[in-house]
Amino acid sequence: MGIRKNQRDLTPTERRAFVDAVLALKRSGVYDQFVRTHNDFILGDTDTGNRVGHRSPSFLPWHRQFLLEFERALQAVDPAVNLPYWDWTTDRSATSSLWSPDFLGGNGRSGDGQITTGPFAYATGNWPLSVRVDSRSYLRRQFGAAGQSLPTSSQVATVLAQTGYDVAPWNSTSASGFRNLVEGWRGPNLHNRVHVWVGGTMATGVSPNDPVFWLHHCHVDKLWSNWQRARPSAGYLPTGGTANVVDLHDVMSPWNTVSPADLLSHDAWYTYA
Ligand code: CU1
Ligand code: CU1
Repeated sequence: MGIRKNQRDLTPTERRAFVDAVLALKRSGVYDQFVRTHNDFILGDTDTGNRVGHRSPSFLPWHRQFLLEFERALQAVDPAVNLPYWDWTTDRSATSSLWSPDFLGGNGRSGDGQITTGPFAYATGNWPLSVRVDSRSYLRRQFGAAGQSLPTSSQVATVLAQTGYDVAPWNSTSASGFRNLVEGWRGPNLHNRVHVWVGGTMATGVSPNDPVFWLHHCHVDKLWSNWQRARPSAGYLPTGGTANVVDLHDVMSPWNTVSPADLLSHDAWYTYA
């Protein structure tokens, strides 16, 4: 049973162990497989066609499984490592410990957005982007450059107050429901806008190239967990017979072994500190 902590609460040893395990997965090529899988789903998920990872009810269970697979890969390197989460309602500045040189490194430089500090800076040689959407092989960030701000705790409270899980048409136009509001296509926009705020590589389909992707999605997963705890009977929708989307008991690609029903509780694998 792992314990996923706020990144602020990691000890120096835990911070180093996380970074070292991430770098080991990069060297072995395992990391890039995760980036490729994510980009394939971003490209394939559409509002009017088949959708699995995004703009759909399975956004939350799909990413829960995606994070579990990544966490298991980290633990194969170092069994002591668990995913930490980034609470962007409290860690809102470029000087947060999240972005320090001993953890994820800081903002990109002006001009090309290239990250020049920390273990994922291009010049370290540790972190060339091999799965990418253009010719640039360096990790980029441009905090707030698109005019976006990070979500506030009152906006999170608005989304947590949704009583239903999701509503028809089960895509990015669903007008209410926890899933579409937390994903960010409607309402105050939680998840999508954090990708945009970090900017650079995080604003693309190959966003897992930036290790902050995992900490961001870990916080989204924690918000789902909080929402579930407050509404134990809300469950998952839709329950069956819906075209183009993953119903409660449908298996999810690319694993084809787990359904949303299998992922409603994370208690068998981890808890949140
Ligand atoms: Cu995603
Ligand atoms: Cu995301």
